Amino acid sequence: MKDTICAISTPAGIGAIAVVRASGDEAFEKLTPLFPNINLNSLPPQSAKFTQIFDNDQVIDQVVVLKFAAPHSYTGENMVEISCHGSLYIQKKILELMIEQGCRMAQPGEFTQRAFLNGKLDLPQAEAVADLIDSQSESTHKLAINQLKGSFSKKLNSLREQLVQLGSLLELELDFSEEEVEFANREELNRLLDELGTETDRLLHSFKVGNALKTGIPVAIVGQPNVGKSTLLNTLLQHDRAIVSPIPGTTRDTVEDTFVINGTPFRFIDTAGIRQADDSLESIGIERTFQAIDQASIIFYMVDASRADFASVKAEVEEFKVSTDLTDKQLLIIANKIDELKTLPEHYKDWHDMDIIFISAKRQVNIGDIENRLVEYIQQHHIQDVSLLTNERHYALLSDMRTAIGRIRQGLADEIPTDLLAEDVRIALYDIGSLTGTISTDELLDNIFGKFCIGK
Ligand SMILES: Nc1nc2c(ncn2[C@@H]2O[C@H](COP(=O)(O)OP(=O)(O)O)[C@@H](O)[C@H]2O)c(=O)[nH]1
Ligand SMILES: [Mg+2]
Repeated sequence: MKDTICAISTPAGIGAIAVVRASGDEAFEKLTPLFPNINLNSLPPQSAKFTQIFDNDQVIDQVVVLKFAAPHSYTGENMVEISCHGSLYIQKKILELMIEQGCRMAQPGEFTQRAFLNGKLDLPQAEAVADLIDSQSESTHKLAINQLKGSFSKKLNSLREQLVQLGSLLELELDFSEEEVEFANREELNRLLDELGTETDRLLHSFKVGNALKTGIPVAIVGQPNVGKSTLLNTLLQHDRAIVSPIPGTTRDTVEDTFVINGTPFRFIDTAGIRQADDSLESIGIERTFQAIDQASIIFYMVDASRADFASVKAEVEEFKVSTDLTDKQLLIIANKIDELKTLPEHYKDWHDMDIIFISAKRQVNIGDIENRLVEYIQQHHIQDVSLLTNERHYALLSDMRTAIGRIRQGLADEIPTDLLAEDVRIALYDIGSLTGTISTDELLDNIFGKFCIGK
């Protein structure tokens, strides 16, 4: 029998109300003495009752008691949730009373861990609960909700089924290897492997965006000193975050802040600018600039459109394009300070091979065009409508599975013995099983649920 666990589930501090809850086979029996005015045991399941909670003959509070009978509760066990007034004294007192009646303080994430162990959720769904609690924007919320609803798990299960099919085709071959039977249809095997590989690659690929969403999609603002990078950051964020100065090299470190556009958080990183440094402090800033470029999903390369030597400006942008690894990155050229120009100079007409936007950061001209570009980026990367890979643990396991699939594909081509291929199928199945939680160790579970808050 499982012991009965209890915890305060609302945040530490004083609120209008707080929730204290308990879960376990004997939850009703254990808490019955706290509510002498009702009979908790005979209360209908999934019901709420307004009553008083007592410490012996002393009333502690007026509360609402919610009763959930197994298996129809969050944990899948008998559960009692008490909504009390938010006084710290009352919250602690109720917890003490529960412990006096033989309940035990819950470990972090223990309610959700029980939900997993009782088959109410699989591991990705349980992990989505933590993401949901953490979500601070529409996009991260949507991802977490989809994962909680099981859309990601469904995808994983179909990958698993394909792996099982692959395994059984190979096993069949092993069973009959003594006889001169026809080998498993290689075309069929290859087709299965390719499908698995493509789908896994798609998921792995989505991790960059999925992971970036948690902290905001990184946008690095780079360019020569004094082109207006810090001014643009301030304009985008609509307040003065970075120091703007006419003295080149003022921004010596990266400054960043997040801003939500169309429900998606973007993290803008204002950089020190790219140029030969005069002192060591500035060169550290420039080093950080290259790190920011490296980590960015989107790069705003800023130039000063009012400069007369436009040929060298274009050469500079072209130099940046060839010297930077732009794989999986979107580059947008931002030509600033158009307020200094009477008309857009002719020479910019031949920039049409580049993605360029003309703005004035200072006078706030065409800033909406930049925001529209970011909205397009959200749409192009399906940020708000597909299941993206967002979790480090999932990424590591899927990468490992992808490697095994690659080895099987290669092994088939090299005609290596079937039992070696079957071994890689087992590895891949192990990976996906650890992902969904059909295979789990105590260490793995402690790791996942230990990161939850107490009471969840
Ligand atoms: N005329 C004009 N000046 C600007 C514009 N944007 C920035 N500046 C000025 O350019 C100088 C350098 O700006 P700053 O944002 O510090 O450039 P950074 O070194 O690239 O970060 C400051 O004097 C700004 O006021 C603009 O759109 N038009
Ligand atoms: Mg600056």
